[in-house]
Amino acid sequence: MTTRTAWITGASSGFGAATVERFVTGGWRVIASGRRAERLQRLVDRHGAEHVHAAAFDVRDEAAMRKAHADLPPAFAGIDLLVNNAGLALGTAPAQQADLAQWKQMIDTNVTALVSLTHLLLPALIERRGAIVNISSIAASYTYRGGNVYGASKAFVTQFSQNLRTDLHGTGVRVSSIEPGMAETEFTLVRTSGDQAASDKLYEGAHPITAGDIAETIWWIANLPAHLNINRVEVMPVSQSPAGLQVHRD
Ligand code: NDP
Ligand code: 8X3
Repeated sequence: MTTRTAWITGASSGFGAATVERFVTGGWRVIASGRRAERLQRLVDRHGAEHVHAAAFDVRDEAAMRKAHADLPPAFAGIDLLVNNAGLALGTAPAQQADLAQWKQMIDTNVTALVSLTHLLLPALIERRGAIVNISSIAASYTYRGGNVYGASKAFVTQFSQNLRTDLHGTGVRVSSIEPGMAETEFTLVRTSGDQAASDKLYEGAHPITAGDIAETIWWIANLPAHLNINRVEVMPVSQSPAGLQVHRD
């Protein structure tokens, strides 16, 4: 089989870094993108420039995104799989105390950048009957205090994925939304502006999802027979389950 190519965003950490490892060891070429160039370079150093191409840019910078696309080495230019994984939550405060700049950064990263890269790569993905895997979250479906804009941005990702499927009907392009629950990555460190103790406390004893678990899920979806489309996957650790509604009494 000819070597296939995946573009994985958010490849410098967490789910994205684990997914790079899974796909490269599985024989794919990978375009690894993220802002932290030195971490991406480590992936290139480990696997070789013929297997990993590092594209360091901020996904919110559309010109940089277009340049990264235009600058792809010829061997990486035909893309079979887009993994829209780059994203973040910022803050845990209720809406009435939240920071508007953080809300905008989440929308710019989780929503606007995701649709921009998808739009840019759609012609190539249609040409190769490729696939798109969007990383949403259980926060798309279950509310929790402080989830406000983060959850809403992920609800967009889930619904955009399903609407893409409808529009891509007949093209052979597959679209999937993965909706993970609690997973131990740098996610909580980022959300709490670097509070390692808060991050450790959240995951302690909970046996959370690992980055490798999600990488395996993406690998499974991408390598199914071409006539199968996984629409949505919701995955939680056994230790996590939904809880009820709240009631306020005067
Ligand atoms: P990490 O913080 O470990 O990884 C996030 C990745 O996104 C990093 O590689 C980061 O790279 C990249 N990223 C963030 N902002 C930008 C930006 N502006 N430009 C380019 N890249 C960016 O967290 P996870 O691996 O957990 O998160 C991956 C995805 O999974 C996110 O979309 C997150 O919302 C989602 N998710 C996470 C869950 C969890 O509990 N961990 C559960 C459900 C969904 P860099 O900083 O180098 O730019
Ligand atoms: C991350 C999952 O539950 O921390 O998307 O919001 S949660």
